[in-house]
Amino acid sequence: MTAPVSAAPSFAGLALDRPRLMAVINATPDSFSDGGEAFALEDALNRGRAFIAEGADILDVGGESTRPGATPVSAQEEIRRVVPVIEALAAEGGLVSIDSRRAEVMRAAVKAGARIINDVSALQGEGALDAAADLGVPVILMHMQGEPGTMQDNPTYDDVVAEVRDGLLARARACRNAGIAAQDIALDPGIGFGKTVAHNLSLLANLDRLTETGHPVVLGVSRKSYIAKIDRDVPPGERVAGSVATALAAWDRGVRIFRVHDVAEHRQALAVYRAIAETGGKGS
Ligand code: HH2
Repeated sequence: MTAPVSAAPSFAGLALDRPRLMAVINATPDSFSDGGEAFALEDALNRGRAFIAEGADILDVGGESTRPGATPVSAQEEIRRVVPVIEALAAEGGLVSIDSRRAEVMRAAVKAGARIINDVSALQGEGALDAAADLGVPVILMHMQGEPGTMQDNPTYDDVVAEVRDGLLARARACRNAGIAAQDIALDPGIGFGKTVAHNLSLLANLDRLTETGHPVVLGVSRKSYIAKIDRDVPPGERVAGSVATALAAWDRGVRIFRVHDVAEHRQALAVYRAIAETGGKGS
């Protein structure tokens, strides 16, 4: 058993007594949700600045799309895409996370100023766990069944909630054994990564099973396809309301860090939702 992490946590210096928004910045030409518009450095920087102005706490920079069918890129190409963006955003004071599965990219990104590692394969890539432990930065461990190219072919679980939680706790233990402090390990159920809509909904309805571990929980649901499967097959740009609705449900279940494309919408919805909850039901 992994010992519970102490209550009232913070992550990467951010107190988790309020929602924290991690804005997605794709330094890729082929990410499904934004069509690669942030590929050019100047666009990525403008996007990062706008996200900070809208209230983003973390800027999540990635150079490899994990969308099924995306073209694979070399580590050198990934580094070439992300390093200039990270250097510029970190120099402007942004708290940057690197979204990568590769040890060499993690090292280059942290050298460039990234202060969090976000890995959709939970540091299972060659050398990734050692790199993260050496670099001494907080990590986000995401659950994925299979590999990005084929993970949606036939995802299968006996008990998706238990298996995702146990899998993540096993990775958290591996991190602790490698020397990463418990409070520097956040968990993410990996919505859409080797999961059917039914699996995603079970995980979302039972997020408290993850938050009760005491680890900070990160959730990435923004514009994902389960929203379209529930509502009219709408394209990614029309999935903002479904993303926000999911964030509110997740807030109630203890999630505090949200990976989003639409910072202003999430900030406002969570602020209003919390203001109502904190006012209580009695009236004056
Ligand atoms: N989802 C994507 C990428 N990275 N990281 C975490 N921690 N959690 C997630 O749910 C998650 C993630 C989605 O993949 P991608 O194809 O890169 O789309 P985009 O970056 O536009 O969201």
